[in-house]
Amino acid sequence: MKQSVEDLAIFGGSLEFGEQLHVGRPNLPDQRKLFSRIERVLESKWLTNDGTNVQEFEKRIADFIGVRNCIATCNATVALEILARAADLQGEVIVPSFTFVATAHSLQWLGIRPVFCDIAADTHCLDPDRIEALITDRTTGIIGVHVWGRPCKVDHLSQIAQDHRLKLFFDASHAFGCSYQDRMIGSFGDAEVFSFHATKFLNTFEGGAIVTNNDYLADTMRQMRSFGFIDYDSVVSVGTNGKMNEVCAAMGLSSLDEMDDFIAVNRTNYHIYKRALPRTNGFLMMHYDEDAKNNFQYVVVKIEEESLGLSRDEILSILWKENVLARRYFYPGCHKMEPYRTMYDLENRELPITDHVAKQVLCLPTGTAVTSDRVLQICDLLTFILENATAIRQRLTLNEHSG
Ligand code: T4K
Repeated sequence: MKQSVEDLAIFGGSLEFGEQLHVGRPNLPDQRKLFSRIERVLESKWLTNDGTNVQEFEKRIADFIGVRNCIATCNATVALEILARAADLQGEVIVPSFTFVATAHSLQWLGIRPVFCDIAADTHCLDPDRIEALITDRTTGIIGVHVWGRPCKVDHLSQIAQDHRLKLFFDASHAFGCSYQDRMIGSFGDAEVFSFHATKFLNTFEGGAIVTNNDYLADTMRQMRSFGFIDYDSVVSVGTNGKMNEVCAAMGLSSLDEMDDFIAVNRTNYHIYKRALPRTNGFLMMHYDEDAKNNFQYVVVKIEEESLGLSRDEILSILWKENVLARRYFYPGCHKMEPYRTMYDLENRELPITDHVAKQVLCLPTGTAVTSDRVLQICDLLTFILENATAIRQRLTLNEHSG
């Protein structure tokens, strides 16, 4: 534990942690069970193209979410592209700027303009009150993102979509295992998309899935996932190769078996953070609604430089030097990022809440690779940093001037 500011690694002190603590270290299932599944894949010599593991994975996801259709894919970005094409999205689609850039890319890749909307300060998700001003005669849809696994204001968004005859989809990449008003996320809008990337709460190495109760849309997406084929010789649409392979599905099945354990670890870590993080003006932890189901995959704090005397980025640099590899997702917001900033002349586009939140948010390490003791140590380190904020700022300024 640090005794003085000079003990911080950024000023030459020794590292607080011998090993790197990541945001997004994969949650891994029992290796023996996974390997035996993979062995069976190899013995069957059926490696991809709608194999039995993919089919079982899709069925288990659809049952778990409570929807009729699940289409597993190679990742969520391609899933979003397939969904946008199958649903015939065109022209402009309203999306939050505060999201992983893949949400926007999936549209732009198809020549659809992502129109960036601001977020609500309380949810970090699309602000329904700001959507209608962005609707034009070119608008065909809205894609909400359940950021951090915390749900969008689904009812309000559904009402707007209905009033303006727009399609409504959700990028639920963060939200597998989360619920909203007693229904699992995945069952809202016209369809929702999950990511099963290595860094997600449940992973298939790389992977994604589209879930929907729209059977027609599901059939179209199944074809598109496999080049547009409907049988051995007939192609009926412009398709792509968005298939999930059998090894990825085996990883998904093994991970589903242990999903409750992953959630339990994340929940424990979340509660330790909640209890032990500093309670200081200007340092705020985002909370989950514990009456709902959550995967607790993201531990998110908001850092206000004006109150603390240290900026989010200064705290981030200090943590990284100590081997706490916290992340500032989603900085700076898609509208301030290339290619969109230049392509749509967004340099002066003000999205005040997005701009504000993107400068304040920090994600802290959690997941099955981070023990309770480590979480406590991270909390102690943050407490030390905030208690010594003035001295640290002075020392940082001194370093800047001398070096
Ligand atoms: N929509 C939203 C809202 C999303 O958040 C995402 C993905 C998507 C759509 C698209 O989903 P996919 O097409 O990927 O299925 C990561 C992920 O690459 C990305 O999937 C994710 N969102 C995004 C929020 O985070 P980075 O830039 O943080 O990845 P990286 O490589 O820096 O990894 C993060 C940390 O995890 C590192 O500290 C190391 C650790 N890590 C990572 C990998 C890949 C491991 O320990 N093991 C690993 O295998 O983007």
